[in-house]
Amino acid sequence: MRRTLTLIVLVTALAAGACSSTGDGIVVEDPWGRTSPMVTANGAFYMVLIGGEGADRLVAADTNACGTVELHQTIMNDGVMTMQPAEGGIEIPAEGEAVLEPGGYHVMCIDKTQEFEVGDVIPLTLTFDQADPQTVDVEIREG
Ligand SMILES: [Cu+2]
Repeated sequence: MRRTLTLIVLVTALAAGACSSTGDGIVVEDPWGRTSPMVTANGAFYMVLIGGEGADRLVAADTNACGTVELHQTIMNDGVMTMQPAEGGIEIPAEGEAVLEPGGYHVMCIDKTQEFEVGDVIPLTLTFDQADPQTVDVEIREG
């Protein structure tokens, strides 16, 4: 147990050092969501996450526009499309891409607190396992 703790501290220190020296973190491309009226309780956000020098994971997301935010994946279950929480978050490969898109991984917005109309911009804070948190502007588009 002690060895594990030491390792975590070391890895965290290395990651922090790498970030501050190179400014190399996760790049978030094209965050967007679909329009939906207030009567629709839930929505989803999509984006492409581009990894830095080391592998990382998106572990949480949050915004005031939703009562609860979860990370989900869409799966086929006996020919029926269903969603389930993405266990352990969403992997972002080193210098690779994690794609969040309709029919795949997505940020699930549960109990929306506002309508999502074309042109709305929703600030969404992303929390990563390693990289510093980032707040991105999610653009609402015609679904
Ligand atoms: Cu979902």
